Amino acid sequence: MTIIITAFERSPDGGKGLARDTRVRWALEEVRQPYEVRLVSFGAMKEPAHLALHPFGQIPTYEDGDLALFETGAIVFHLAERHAGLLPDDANARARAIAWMFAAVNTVEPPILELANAVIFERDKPWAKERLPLVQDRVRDRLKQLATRLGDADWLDGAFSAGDLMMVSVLLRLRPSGLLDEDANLAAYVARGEARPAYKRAFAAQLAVNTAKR
Ligand SMILES: N[C@@H](CCC(=O)N[C@@H](CS)C(=O)NCC(=O)O)C(=O)O
Repeated sequence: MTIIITAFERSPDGGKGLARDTRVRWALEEVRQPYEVRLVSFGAMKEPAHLALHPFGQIPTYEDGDLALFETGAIVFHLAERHAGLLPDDANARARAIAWMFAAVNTVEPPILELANAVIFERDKPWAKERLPLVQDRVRDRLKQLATRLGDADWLDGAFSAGDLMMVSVLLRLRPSGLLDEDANLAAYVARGEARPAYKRAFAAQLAVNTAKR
């Protein structure tokens, strides 16, 4: 069966790799699974056909035969369990890698999304200027904690895992803010993720969609 994922017909970031299909593409590339992409417009995402796949009307989704999934954490976890390369064999190391996946989406991503909302959707509000430093500091606090744990290690817990894939994907959204560059180890960690051949293939594939003449 061919794996099919969905992605934006036209990503709001114009192909910077920030739309969440990139992390699913990356995982698929890491485990060397071929896939196809069905592009969806913002309108189609809210139509019944897409809502049957994704109850919140978002991308990405994942279909493989009679299995349909939404939520990038669940999709990446599914791929990591089914194929070698993204989770360690040792049971405890595997559990820790999974914990890092949850930490990425549950603990690190929320303040980063809050910052994106503040910058994109709230910038015209009269209180925007006053609030922004508070939101930035919440992100800084998380980054500091993460950087302390990472130290100068290459990856969060031994070899590269699905935990790193999710964490780097989440951190990449901070690039435009400049906050990532405030910690050299964290910036190097993200750069190591971007340097992986599988990430590069995933990035190029989503960029091709967004730069194609249509
Ligand atoms: N927690 C979800 C978030 C999915 C999500 O926010 N997708 C964005 C694209 S990156 C989206 O579809 N936004 C359009 C919308 O919410 O209408 C996941 O990780 O899959």
